[in-house]
Amino acid sequence: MEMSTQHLNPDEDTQETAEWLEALRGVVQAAGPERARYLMTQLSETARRLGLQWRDSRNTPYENTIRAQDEPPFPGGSDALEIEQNLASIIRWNALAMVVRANRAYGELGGHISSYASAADLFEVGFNHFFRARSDESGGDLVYFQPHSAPGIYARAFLEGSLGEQELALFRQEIQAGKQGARGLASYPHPWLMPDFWQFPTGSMGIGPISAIYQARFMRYMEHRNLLAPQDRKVWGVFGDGEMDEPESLAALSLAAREHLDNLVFVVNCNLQRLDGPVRGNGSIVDELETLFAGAGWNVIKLLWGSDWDPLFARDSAGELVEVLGRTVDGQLQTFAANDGAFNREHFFGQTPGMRAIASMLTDDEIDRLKRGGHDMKKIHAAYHAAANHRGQPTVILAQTKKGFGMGAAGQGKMTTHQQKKLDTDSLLEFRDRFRLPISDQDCEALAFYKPAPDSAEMRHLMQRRAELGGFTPRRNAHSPVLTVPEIQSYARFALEAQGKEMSSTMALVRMLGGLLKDEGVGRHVVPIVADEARTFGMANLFRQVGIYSSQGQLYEPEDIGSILSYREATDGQILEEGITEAGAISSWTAAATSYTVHGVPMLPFYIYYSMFGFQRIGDLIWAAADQRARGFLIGATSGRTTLAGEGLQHQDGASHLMASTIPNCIAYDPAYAYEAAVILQDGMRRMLQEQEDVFYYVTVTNENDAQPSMPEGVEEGIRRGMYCLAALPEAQVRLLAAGPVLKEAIAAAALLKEKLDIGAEVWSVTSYTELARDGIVSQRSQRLGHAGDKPYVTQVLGDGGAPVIAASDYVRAVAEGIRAFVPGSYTTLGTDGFGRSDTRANLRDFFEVDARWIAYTAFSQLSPDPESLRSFAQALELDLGKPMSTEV
Ligand SMILES: Cc1ncc(C[n+]2csc(CCOP(=O)(O)OP(=O)(O)O)c2C)c(N)n1
Repeated sequence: MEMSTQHLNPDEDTQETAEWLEALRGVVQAAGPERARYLMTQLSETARRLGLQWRDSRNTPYENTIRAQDEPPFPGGSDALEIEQNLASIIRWNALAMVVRANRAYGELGGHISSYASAADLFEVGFNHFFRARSDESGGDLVYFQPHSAPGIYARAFLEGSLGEQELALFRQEIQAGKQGARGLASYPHPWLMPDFWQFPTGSMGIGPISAIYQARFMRYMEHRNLLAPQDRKVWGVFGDGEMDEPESLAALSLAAREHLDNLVFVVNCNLQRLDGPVRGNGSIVDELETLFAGAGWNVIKLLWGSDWDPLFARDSAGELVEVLGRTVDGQLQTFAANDGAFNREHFFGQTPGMRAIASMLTDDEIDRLKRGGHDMKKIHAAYHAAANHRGQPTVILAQTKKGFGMGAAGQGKMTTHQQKKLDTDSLLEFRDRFRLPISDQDCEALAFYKPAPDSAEMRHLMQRRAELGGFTPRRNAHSPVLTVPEIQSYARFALEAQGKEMSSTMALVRMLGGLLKDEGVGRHVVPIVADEARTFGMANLFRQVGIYSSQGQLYEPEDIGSILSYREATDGQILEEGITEAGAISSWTAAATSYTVHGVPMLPFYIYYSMFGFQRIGDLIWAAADQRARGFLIGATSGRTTLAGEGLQHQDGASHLMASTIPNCIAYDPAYAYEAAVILQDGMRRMLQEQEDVFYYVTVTNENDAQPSMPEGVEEGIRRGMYCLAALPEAQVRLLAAGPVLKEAIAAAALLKEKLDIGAEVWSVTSYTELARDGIVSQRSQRLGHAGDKPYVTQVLGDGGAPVIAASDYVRAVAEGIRAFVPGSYTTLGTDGFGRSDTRANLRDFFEVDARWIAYTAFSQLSPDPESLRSFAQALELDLGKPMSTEV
């Protein structure tokens, strides 16, 4: 077999090289490693000064970072080690049985065996020694679990007693289970579906890693702001090596290092495979990740080889073994994993005479059983111990494992192992034998779950370990203290009594936020979050008022130090200024929005961003926030396709409300007036902080200055439910519905219709087409099924349907179309379908046909006018009826 060989510079003077190396060894022996490190630094400095262009490689050899002699003893010694290995074997079996059973019954259910098979030991050491549960004394550690290892986590909970046999048997059958009055187990970690169990959704690759980093940072934020007592709590994240390809996985590495997050440990399960094949067949994922993490400033621990390799390395005085391992690419390592001892003797150890000699002390069976580091509990413990005690940096453990470990010819290291969900009887028996499980042939074939007796050494050990670590984990705490919502007048009087003052809705919202920050009750709990757009949204005054959070305070004198808007960073700063990372900012928001469950401290986060860069750009992270029952406000600023005038195609948002409507617990509003925003804010706080509803709010605001009226009497319910009439007109011939910035166009359209045609138009402010649509869908279904209940709200308030209804918004037509089924009589929608443009608001509204003239024209067109009157009305309005539609150009 050919191996790639690295061509290094040939050694021109071996004598000289030997002298230098001998000198270094001498220093280590005589003066110790500290002195040797000093000399190496000096050498490196001198090389730089001499202009040698030399740079230390960020890679270390392909061996364990922690030397065997530096490993701490395994707690409880070899007895405990053996018990824990047995536990891992049992849990492996139950996880496998769970998946194979489900797929025997229904081949379509899916599930994974081989990922957990590779990660089982990594998890077990965590569960037995490191993952602390939340208890009376401590908030506990937070663990992000690799999603397709979920069967293993359930299998452990089965031993712990929190999940029963029936639940295991209903893996991935949640609906069926519900019908039986039981609980099915979710495919992946989903707090929405298992709210007392899972804390963090990770099913979408990449979301776990970035979320874990911001979670660790948010813990620091809470401590620095004295909202959480400082504790030595950790955030652990177990992720796949393939998962590291996701941009989000690596996106925040430098933040973690910059913030010195030594409360964060990543364990990357380097089984060298992903779904389709090797992660880096022609290279080394471990080396690549080592470079990336070390380059970003992390502490990197390579955990590559098990204890049974130690004597082999000890005999490898010439360094051949390490050298060959260093140049063996991952695709080849996978082939070695998939084959037996005889194959490895010949093809791996057979590569050099020295290695052949090393292998000669092992039988084929022993070669077969040589463990990779991530399957050796003693080594795993040593790595976790080092990580947990490391200070000043986050740590990543690159743990080399075998995918499908123990599945033998049926799955270990096989190209297709990721999706393997069925095993024949022989393979099941082989698995049982390999892990020495006390299960009969019959039970094995029947895929019986196995639980040792309560007084067995295994069960006693498991229970005792968890008791010492504070209880069981994962667990999600659904209870939160209630925060008292301030009186609306205390922070929004200016909006309720605006008396025609000009102001944009963004300005109004930011002013309310400023008021809330001053509130004695909720003030401290407000978390303003921006991704480098605070000035855009007029929030610079908050810099001084509440400060920008920085773990280091402010080490410089800001340029604008004298100004009242001075850029102030502080350790107890309240604003999270994330820089240009929407993915990072939403991850911070999610951490804050779930603080009520994760830390038992409710927070009130406001993430204010360009609405176009929200659902469209980071929609999956918002979906994950919804899954974990986030509570808070997302503020889509500079919203609307015709309202954000000059910015053009990539900035103008016409779809976020459509996307928001697809998230069941996202309550979205598109207010026109400051007082509407105030009522929405108040209601949102009431529902989330007081009523403890698992909802979050999406509110769009704009940068268009509008005259803000005072709030009329009796409109609050309509604002909350989605629409209300601005001024009732009993004789109205048409009804105009409009949302957000387009409302004023509808009002102007009503004036045009009156002035030019003497047509009476009634104008309604629609604060949420999407909430109206939801209400209508539920009501109609209830009626269809013969349940009691009201008609859709839209139908109730619009009455008999005698007058045609025209609806407009600054979003695509589909947003207003959502209520069509509930509007009595004729219904026509206008919207901003198509690509945006940079131009003035007036030109954009003409282009998209949502200005006052187009609304008036459309309204008239629905009153069956003769064609001539319609044409002349268009002429009077100076409309170009021949222009192409916005979607065509
Ligand atoms: C965003 C996203 N894309 C794709 C998938 C589908 N998927 C699930 S697991 C997987 C492979 C994971 O490989 P790796 O991270 O190496 O984990 P392993 O199973 O090998 O431990 C893929 C592609 C997903 N869950 N999320």
